Formats: sequence, C-alpha cells, structure tokens
Amino acid sequence: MKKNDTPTTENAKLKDLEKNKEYSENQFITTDQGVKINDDHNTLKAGERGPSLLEDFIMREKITHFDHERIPERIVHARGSAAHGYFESYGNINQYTKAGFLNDTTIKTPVFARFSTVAGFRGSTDLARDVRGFAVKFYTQEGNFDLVGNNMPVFFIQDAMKFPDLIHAVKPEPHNEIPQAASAHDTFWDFISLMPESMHMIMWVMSDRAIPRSLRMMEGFGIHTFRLVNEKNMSVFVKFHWKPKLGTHAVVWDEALKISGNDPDFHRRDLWEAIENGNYPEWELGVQIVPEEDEHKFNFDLLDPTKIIPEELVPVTKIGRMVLNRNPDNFFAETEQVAFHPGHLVPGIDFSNDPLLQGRLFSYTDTQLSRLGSPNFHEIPINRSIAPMHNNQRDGHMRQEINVGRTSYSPNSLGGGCPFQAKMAEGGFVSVNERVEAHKVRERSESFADHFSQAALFYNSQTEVEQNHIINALRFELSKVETVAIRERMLGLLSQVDKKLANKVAEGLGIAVPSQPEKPLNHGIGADTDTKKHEPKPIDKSYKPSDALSMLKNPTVTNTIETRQVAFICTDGVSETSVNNLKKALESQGAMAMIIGPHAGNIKTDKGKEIKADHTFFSSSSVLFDAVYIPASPNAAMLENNYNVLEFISNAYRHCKVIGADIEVQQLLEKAIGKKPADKKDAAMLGIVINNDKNFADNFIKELGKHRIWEREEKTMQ
Ligand code: HDD
Repeated sequence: MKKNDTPTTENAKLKDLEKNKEYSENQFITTDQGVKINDDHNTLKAGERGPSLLEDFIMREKITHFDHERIPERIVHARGSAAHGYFESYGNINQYTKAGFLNDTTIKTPVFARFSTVAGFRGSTDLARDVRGFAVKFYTQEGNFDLVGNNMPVFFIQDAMKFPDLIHAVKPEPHNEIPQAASAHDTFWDFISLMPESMHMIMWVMSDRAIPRSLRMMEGFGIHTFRLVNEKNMSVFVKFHWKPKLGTHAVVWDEALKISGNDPDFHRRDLWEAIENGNYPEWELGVQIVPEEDEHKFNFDLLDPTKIIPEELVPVTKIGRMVLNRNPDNFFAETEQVAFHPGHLVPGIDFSNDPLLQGRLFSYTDTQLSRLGSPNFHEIPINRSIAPMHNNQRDGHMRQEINVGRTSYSPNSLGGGCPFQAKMAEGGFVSVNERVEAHKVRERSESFADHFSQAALFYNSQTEVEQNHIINALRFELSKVETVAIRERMLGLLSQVDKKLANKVAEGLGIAVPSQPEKPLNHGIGADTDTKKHEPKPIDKSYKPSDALSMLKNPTVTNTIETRQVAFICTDGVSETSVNNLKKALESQGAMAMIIGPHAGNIKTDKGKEIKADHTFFSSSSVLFDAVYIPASPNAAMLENNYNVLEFISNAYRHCKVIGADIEVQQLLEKAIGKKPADKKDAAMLGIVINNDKNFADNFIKELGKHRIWEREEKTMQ
C-alpha cells in the first residue's frame, strides 16, 4: 500500500460509472447468474394449461427481484431530481481555506446536485408550496464534500431536537394521510403557531420562493454558519450561497395549482430537457466571510439558523461556478441512491456549533442505514469518492470491496503499519482548535430569542406585489386550517411581525387579530427553565430593508430570455411568415417557440408547408409556458368559441405573462382576456404586444425580458 496514492481524475470517475452501465445492443437476456434465457414470456408449467412448476428458477428469480425493488423513500426530501456537472474555482481564497477544490483553478471538480421538495412523498407534485432542497456532492481530490442546503437561507427551528416534531406536523396527518405535499392543514399550523422561532422562515415559505419557476432559477444556501480553515489551521466563519445565472424566478400560486394538474413533473422535466438541449444550468458559489473576532458583532447570533447575515452587512464574494451538464443514466442508481451528509467535509472546511447543524451530523448516516440498508452505502457508485479510500472498516451487507491482506486493525506491524495516519501537512483532517469551557446544560442561548426582527426585515424588503403574494398565501393556508384557535394564534404571531400584514390576513379569514397575542406555552425551553429569560424580544428597528431578499429587486435579476418557452397558438392556414419571424428572433436569444395546435401531428401553413405541433390546445395549458403568441390564421375566428384556447390565453393574462398577437387576430385576444385597450397606455393592456409593424419581435422580446407584467396584477387585483 502506498502512502500517497493520487486521486482519480474526473474522467476516471466517469469511467467508473460507465462500468455500471448496461448496454442493450447485441445482448442476450440472462439470469442474474449469467445464464442465457430462452423464453422470458412463459412460466415453466406441467402442460400448456397445467400448474406452474416450483423448479422454474428463472421465473422465481425475476419475481423475487421485483418484489424487493423498492427501498424506503427519504423521510424528508423524498421527491427529487438530480444532475451531474462540475465545479470550477475562481481561485485565490487560500488566505481563508486550504480546500484544494476552492483554490485550484485548473481542477474541474465533478459534482452531483439533487434538488427536492421536503414534505411530499416520492410521487408528489413538483409545484407544492415548499422549501426546495439544494444538495451538492463535490467529488474533490481530498474526499467528498457535501453542501446540503435549501433554496431559502434560514430554517424553521433552532435545535435539531425539534426536527421530528416539525416533520410530523407538516407531513400528511397520521389518521387519514391527507393532505399530500401541502402545509395547508391543522397540524402544521398548530405547531408553527406555538413556535415563534419559525416566523422568519414562514415569511420565506409563504413568499413565491416556495414556488420556483424552475430548479435552474433558484438561489441556494448552506444556511448554517460554517468555518473555513487555512493552512495554519486559522478559521473564519462562512455562509455559503448559490446564485443562479438565469436569475431567481417564481410562478404565481394559481399557476402552481394548475401546473400540478397539467404536469406534476414540471420541474423535473424542465431540468432534464434543459440539459438534453445543451442549456446547462449554472450557479456561482458565493461566500460571506466573518472573521472570528467579529463573532459577537451582530445583533443576532451567527449560530442561530433562523437568521441571515444581510448581504448589505457582509457582501457575498463569488468564489467559483457550478455547471450541470449531464443527466443521470438511471434514476434509482443515482438520484435515489445518492447519500448526502452535512458531515461529509474536507480539510479547509469545518462546522460551527449551530445546534441544528450539530444534530444533523447524527441524522444523515443514521437515515442512510435504514434507507440504503448497509454501512457500505459509500460503495454505491454515485457515493464513491474519487480520492482513494483506505481504512480498517470491513464487511457488512453488500460489501463490494475485496480487501486483501491479514490486517484490519491499527496499530499493526504485520501490514507494515498501513494504512498510515496523515499529518496535517500531508492533508490529514484536523478540527479547528476551538476552546470550549462550559457547564453541561440543556438550554437555548438567550441570543437566539429575537424571533420577529428578521421576519419583519424580510417582509419589509419585498415589493408590494411580493407582499400581496405573502398575504394571499397565508390566507390560503390558514383558511384550510379548521381549528379557529390556531388561526387566531397565527394572527397573534403575525401581528408581532407586521400589524398591517396581520390585519390583511385576518380580513381574508373573516376574524379579528387578537388584541393580546397568546404567550407560547413551552417554546424553546425545558420544564424547569426560567421563562422570563427567554421572552421573545421586540422588533429591532436597526435593520434596513435588503434588496437581496426580494426576488424582484434582487441583484441576480436579469432580462435574459434564455430557455424561456413561448406557446404559439396555431391553426391550419397559420401565417408561416409570422411564425418564422418570431421563432427566429426568439431562438437567436436562446428562447424557444412551442407550437400548440388543434390536433397532434402536423399543421398546414398558409404557404402549404407543414409544421409539427408540439402540443394541442386540449393537452396543454399556458401555465406550462412563459408567454403566448397568436399568429394570424384564416381559421383563428373559429377559436373564438374554443374554450380550451380562450382559457389558454386568459390564464396567461391572469398570470401576468406577455401575450403577442398579430393584428388580424386581435379580436380573439380581446375575447379571451375580456378587455379592449382604452388607449395605448392602458395598464390592463401592458405586456400585450400587437403585431402591426416590423418592430414586433423586438418589442415582444423586450416585454418577455421583464418575465411578468406585475402592473397588470395590481390593476386586476383592485
Ligand atoms: Fe435535512 C435530507 C436539507 C435539517 C435530517 N436535508 C435532506 C436533504 C436536504 C436537506 C437538501 C435531501 C438530500 C438529498 O437530496 O438526498 N436539512 C436540510 C437543511 C436543514 C436540514 C438545509 C436545515 C438547515 N435535516 C435537518 C435536520 C435533520 C435532518 C435538523 C435531523 C435532525 N435531512 C434529514 C434526514 C434526510 C435529510 C432525515 C432525509 C434523507 C436523507 O437525510 O438522506 O437525515
């Protein structure tokens, strides 16, 4: 055994995975023992019409394997979609960290990223109102590093001890297993209404961040404060951020509900197709760095996972980028069997004492043991490190490696002392030498007691449109709660975040905000703890609104229309020039035209050519697209009575999407949206682009770059 064997490269990792690929060409079907099968359709029987014979080892093997195909789904984050890619560092942060993959610009570190919802089962809709998991496994040359985060920078609870309670409350209720993938029910809000610490997270989950337009258009966050550690073993605190190249975008709630019916795999399909089409999703990795000596400089505790560090206080420095460029070959082998763990660290990164993170360090290995069934889950191809692995761990279910030699213990002399321990200078992992001197207590720090200031910061940082969406989300969720006392308790909590917010939600619920919010009974304290010490603190007015918290004001906002999909409503006889002109213009900017026709198959243009319909009015809906265009056609008048078409267009209007129409079909458009423009500046008509001059394509693209025409929503909500 060599002391310093080098890690395999990215290509070797791919080859490693290739070995496990099955090729269907020119191959005979065989049993698991490699015996060629002559008849895979009929059981061995005593006579053509007789009973089956027990000796049929081929049938028994096939059925037995089938019977055991399922493994337990993840207890949380069961529904997920993933992709392979790479991470490249921008270099130059060795003053903070010795992690090679964050410093060396010549290395392309392979990654596997899995995005997920939390509450729903494996087959649930992608468009649930929910936090999205954002987990990335970096196969670095120093071992695997997993950044297991979410698309929101805070969490519901402050201590891992409360995680089972939170999840029991949000999952379908245990007596009837209703509702699926939804927090809008009594047990969730019962729990939340008694947990003031969740109020900041509740603002995020009720915002449109919880219904992303695409997994490719979400920010990601490591949430906890971690540490970066340099060659001298000196550390700084760090928060990790992922910033999407396409900006952060969402759908609206009514759209989310409709997408769930039209295409519950909307996000999974979008990620898959983007990669198949060569539109590789991309994020930049950013860090907020806080020197150790500044640990107590903030008016919140860095160890409290319900708090952010506002980007205005500590800017996000971009240190690299991740590109996802390959879909998995097999969903089960890769996306299902990948095992993430916040405790998979490499030298140069370390934990903080955040009590939520500390608890996670126990939970993830434990869960893999029951989900994947063996302590050898690290040997499953998707979990294997590219750095060589040597230790004295042995045997167990499904062990793949055939260890040679007599020694599986240390110290040993018979094996020449192998494997050796690595000194820090040789890359051995050494924990930060933090001084800890304390009493053993079961208590929460008083510095964790400010539950409302950052909830208010988030709410106050939103545009009016975004605030309205939060109000409506709370109205929706709480009106599904049957127990009035829970609704009232929630209003009491909301009133401590923002009085107007609470009043508006109360209006929707038809009840008043309680004059005195109910005191939480046992929040965050043990039975014998002094309650006074843990009274929730009043709002800290020193916070300034932060644009980074709003999706519409966020600095990642761009006008790019790359990968956006525009539905072209076509009938036979459609103007070929119109279709081609806008299609060409959209494609030149990386967007796509999708032809929606009255029937599947081909549609005839006015010039007698045929174009293929991607979908039909009947099988599709505008909620699946970013904008709509109606090119001229002599048959368009017939569509004025087609309910599917009218709904297609009116939904696009309602969801504030850009709508383009040739002047010849303006009547169809007006019938669908139930409006005629009062004048050129009519707000209700904003984002409606009529094709009556040669600037049409440019104008349409300009409007599409705004993504949504929110002024229209303000107008229609009045
Ligand atoms: Fe967790 C999975 C993210 C708190 C226990 N978690 C899981 C996944 C993500 C997160 C993205 C899915 C990984 C994948 O795609 O396979 N979890 C978080 C974040 C948290 C968090 C961002 C707070 C900041 N989690 C948390 C706590 C506990 C767990 C406090 C338990 C004490 N999480 C689990 C788990 C899961 C999991 C039960 C289920 C499947 C798995 O681990 O592999 O162990």
